[in-house]
Amino acid sequence: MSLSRDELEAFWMPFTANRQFKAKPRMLVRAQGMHYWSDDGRQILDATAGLWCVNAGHSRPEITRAITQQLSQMEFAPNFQMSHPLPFELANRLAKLAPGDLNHVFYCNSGSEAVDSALKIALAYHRARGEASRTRFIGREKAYHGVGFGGISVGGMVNNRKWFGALLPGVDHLPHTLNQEHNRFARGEPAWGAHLADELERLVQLHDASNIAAVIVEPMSGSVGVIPPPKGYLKRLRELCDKHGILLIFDEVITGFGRLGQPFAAQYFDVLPDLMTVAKGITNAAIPMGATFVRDHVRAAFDKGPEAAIDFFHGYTYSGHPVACAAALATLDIYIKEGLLTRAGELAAYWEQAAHSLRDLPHVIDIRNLGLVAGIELEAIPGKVGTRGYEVFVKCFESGLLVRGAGDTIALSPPLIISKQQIDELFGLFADAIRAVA
Ligand code: PXG
Repeated sequence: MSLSRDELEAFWMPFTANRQFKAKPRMLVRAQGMHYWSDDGRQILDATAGLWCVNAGHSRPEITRAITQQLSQMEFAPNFQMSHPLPFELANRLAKLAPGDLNHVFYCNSGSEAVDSALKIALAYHRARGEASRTRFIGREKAYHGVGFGGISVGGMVNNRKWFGALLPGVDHLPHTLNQEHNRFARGEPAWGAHLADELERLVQLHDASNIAAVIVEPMSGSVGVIPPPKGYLKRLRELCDKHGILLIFDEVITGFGRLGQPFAAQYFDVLPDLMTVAKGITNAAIPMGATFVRDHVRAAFDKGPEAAIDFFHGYTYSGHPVACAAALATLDIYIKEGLLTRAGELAAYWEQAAHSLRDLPHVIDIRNLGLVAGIELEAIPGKVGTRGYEVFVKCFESGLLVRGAGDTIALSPPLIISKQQIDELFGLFADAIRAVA
């Protein structure tokens, strides 16, 4: 099946250079395990887990069966003043997996919605406790929290913000933690930079704690090109939030479900946030789903009104969709049975070694890694930021490897089922592509 240029017009593709793509499309038509197949019949090793989401590998029959069964039994049921058993069963399973008392789950359909939900929960929580002046959010430079107005407001990627007007009012940002002067080619969490969390203290001095609702961060930044947090940074942020009564939100849309070698990054870093957002890996990406985890003390603040009053004026038609719940339950079964939520930890040292072996290749100016994630930063061509990264991405695709470009940084985050042999193959293909483009 080959589409004409005209037939490619109607689909306005997201986050894509549409004219460039449509002049020379790259089409995937089949997927299995660690691989995609392109429309010209080539097998492509997936070094991206789709978009950081297919953690258990592609087209898992157990998930397909669960989805098919649920579709034929009951395709939809409302969850507003009604429900069905699956979201309860799933929430109990998720709460057991999550750290500490993150025992309550609010469902949605995507990471962007999970972030919006978390921000709204934070505002409503403070208001319910009589601290309605706590309305400010603190995000961080270079952060990605999806594309809702809440997410782009607390996010810190200029292209995702500059087109869209004034955004949410009352948002401030911590400095990002990428520092190549101190941390270039650091392995895992860099040693330098924990003190950057103290910038929160400065923002508290500026705005006063009584006006700040929450701080939101990705425990490890992914989309911007992989930035592991400096050692001790997240603990420091937690301490400062506690000191000032500010809620701490971890956006675990990428790190959730095993990416760093623990079920969640909160466990990996041993830092408990008050709210935690997930999506992507929750259903192995077979069906859209997102969720916001909430700790006991936050949830309890919503139970103060009359029993007949709706406790939180928020929700989506598809919150707790039966087919998504069925997919998530089958996905959790696979994660547990195959030990995938800790497998990245077993592979991390091998992965790190393989990633840093690229250090002397042409134009490689930094390599960052954590768990089963690596970011390889290439020197930008003067005046043409992003071009070299794009060329390496295309070269990889042509030679049978799917990677994800973020400007001139290439992010690698394969399905957690990858073998050591496939890690070697991945970095072999990747090194060839870097040499070919040099
Ligand atoms: N938070 C984080 C930390 C994310 O990484 C979202 C929220 C939004 O999720 P949804 O489901 O609304 O897309 C994300 C999404 C990339 C890439 O290339 C990353 C994401 C999405 C698409 C591409 O790194 N992350």
